[in-house]
Amino acid sequence: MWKKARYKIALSVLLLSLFSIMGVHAVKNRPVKEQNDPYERASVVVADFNDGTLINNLNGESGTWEKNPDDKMQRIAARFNSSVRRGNDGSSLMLEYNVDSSEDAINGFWTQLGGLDVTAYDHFEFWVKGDNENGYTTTFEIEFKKTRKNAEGNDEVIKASYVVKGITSNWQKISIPQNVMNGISDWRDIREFVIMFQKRRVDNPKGVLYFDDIAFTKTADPGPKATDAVPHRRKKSDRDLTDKEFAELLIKRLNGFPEKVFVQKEFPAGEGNF
Ligand SMILES: [Ca+2]
Repeated sequence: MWKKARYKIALSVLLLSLFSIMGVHAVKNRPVKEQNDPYERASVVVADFNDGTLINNLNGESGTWEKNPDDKMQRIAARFNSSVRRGNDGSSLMLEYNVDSSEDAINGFWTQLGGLDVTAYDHFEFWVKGDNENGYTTTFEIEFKKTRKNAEGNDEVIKASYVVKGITSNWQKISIPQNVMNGISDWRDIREFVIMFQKRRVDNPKGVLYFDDIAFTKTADPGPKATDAVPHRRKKSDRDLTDKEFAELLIKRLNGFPEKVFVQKEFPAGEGNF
């Protein structure tokens, strides 16, 4: 009996040591292959906000931003909410925005992705809901940023932007195929994810939105590849497709996808000041 107990203790010590060693080296953003999934969905979590800090799951910093901080009529605050969240524990990100200004106010939230390579994934996903008590916009814009060398060999920032629509007061998962995001075709070295509240785009100038479980995921259906669209572009050889036409074409090819996410119809240049 003692022998057995000693064995158990020894095993426990061994396991504890092993776990602590693993713990030291564990990276929060380690890609996780979900179990019992016939399609073997793999994902990399960008931010689950569960530890209630502005350091995301990729060890990147996060924060709010304002296009014009001197404009005191607009503001944004980020908090963590442990009662409104996805899952049984942790928290969500709670953004309290206000762009109810006489100026063309824009503010939002950014989180650093640290040059993440997401070519192994095909969708960008997150959960979002509006707050009934404080009100909320049903639409806002998101953006990805990366840098690349221009012809002169200097770094230039390139962006992919999207307008998300149809937000309700219930949690819903927004799932955007990377292939339909115009602006970025090479999904390596992604630097930043940004949420934007623009006075001229939101349908409620102030309110509260909750975000949770931001991730890149590999799904069973990656959607059409950008290269698939080349013949369609050539069909209209008299003139190039506009970004909007191109996006509509891609969405048509997805048989109605996406229902909840709409590709933006314009690409503002130079917005934001990060
Ligand atoms: Ca969470």
